[in-house]
Amino acid sequence: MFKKILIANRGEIAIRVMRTCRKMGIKTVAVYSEADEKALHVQYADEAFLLGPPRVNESYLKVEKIIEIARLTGAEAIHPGYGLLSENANFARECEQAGIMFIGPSPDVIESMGSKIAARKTMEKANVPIVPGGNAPLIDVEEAILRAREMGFPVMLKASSGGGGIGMQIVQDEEHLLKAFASNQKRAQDFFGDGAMYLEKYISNPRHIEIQVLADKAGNTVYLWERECSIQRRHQKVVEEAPSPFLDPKTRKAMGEAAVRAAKEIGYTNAGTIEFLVDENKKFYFLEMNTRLQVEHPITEEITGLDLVEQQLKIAFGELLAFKQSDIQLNGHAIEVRIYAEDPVRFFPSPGQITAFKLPEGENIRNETGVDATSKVTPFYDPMIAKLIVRGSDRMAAIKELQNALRNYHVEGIKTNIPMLKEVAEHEAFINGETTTSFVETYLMKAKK
Ligand code: MV4
Repeated sequence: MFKKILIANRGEIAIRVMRTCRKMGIKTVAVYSEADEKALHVQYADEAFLLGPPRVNESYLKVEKIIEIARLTGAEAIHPGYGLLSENANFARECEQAGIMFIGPSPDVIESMGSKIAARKTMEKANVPIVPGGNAPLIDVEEAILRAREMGFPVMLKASSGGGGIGMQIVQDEEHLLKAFASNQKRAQDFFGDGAMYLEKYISNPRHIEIQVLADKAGNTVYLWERECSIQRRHQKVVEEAPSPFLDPKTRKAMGEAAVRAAKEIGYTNAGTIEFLVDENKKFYFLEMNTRLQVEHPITEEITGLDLVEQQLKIAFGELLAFKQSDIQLNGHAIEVRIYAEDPVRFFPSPGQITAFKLPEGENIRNETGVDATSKVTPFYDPMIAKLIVRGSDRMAAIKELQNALRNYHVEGIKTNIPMLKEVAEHEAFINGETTTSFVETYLMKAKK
């Protein structure tokens, strides 16, 4: 196994990765910005090196500097966490060229999933269902109107380089499409340097259900069930759970097998996630593939008993998966909520000095945090400061744990979204499993409008 690795990230995920390294006897190298000099991930690591000023462009995204530190310290591999450089094919390529193992899939595979149009074509070839729609960039607005007429309104206009809700518009009619086409194209061009767009049939009131996969370098590929992440606010996930309260065993198996076909088709290695939209009739459609470890990976760990970071490290080192599909367990139910430093009413980031930080404890509670009672939350990074993960023998037991844990979660000095999380956890619709992408809008925003 690797003797030393560098973690090119910060906050809770850097600490999460280092915890597994410690368990496996791997030394850790942290990197940090001037704003993170006192951060927990710096204290937790065996060694830590300053990258530069607070802004990510001058610190956590400095490819050459990070690789230089890895070389200097003798780190054999780099774990990118999520966000930052985790899906940057160029970074993965630079690592490769420097003789340092990038803990993730190959650069070409990362790149291949960056274009949504190309990904749709690939998935079609692998017999993975995609949302009905186009598989080539729209030439002009006239073509868009023709295609939309064939498909029937409403349609979804999407940027090929988009993702996570950026560069995407629901279009109700031809008149609206005329306007949306040019503005969406400009936005996509400005944002991604690529104005290519395509149309999809609009799926109403869908669920977002994603499948975790693991693939070793010999091509052995397994699925670790699903995570339901439908409860989101402005494309920011709020609550995630595994298994999904919506899926039946047959759909679960069909989605898992489709995800494995998708991964095999592109020669995927390491841990990855295939996102699907699932409609009201339980029909599922490929949406995007995330070529990284995800924020919500812990709920998969809780129901399978696997350590996904350990699996990533073993796969990157060249080990074969030690289990096959039929060995993978699905035990109990797990729920994760994301704790954000934000104003609970206006949903603005709320940076500041934390003055008290008391976490709930219990045998069914897991905390992943990047801060403590002395930390300062700065405005430079993602405002997610911690994750609360609970488990239970079934969904209701997990919900009870969640309700109790949230009551025992105390953060002072900054504002957090804990009041909103409590509202979700106590809400009848959530308890009934009505977890669709319109949950927040339908049940939580009404009273505040
Ligand atoms: C859709 C859709 C309905 N129909 N595509 C949002 C994020 C991006 N990855 C894709 N998204 C959607 N694509 C079609 N054809 C609805 C959404 C969507 C959504 C998807 C997942 C989770 C939350 C969402 C919230 C609003 C819209």
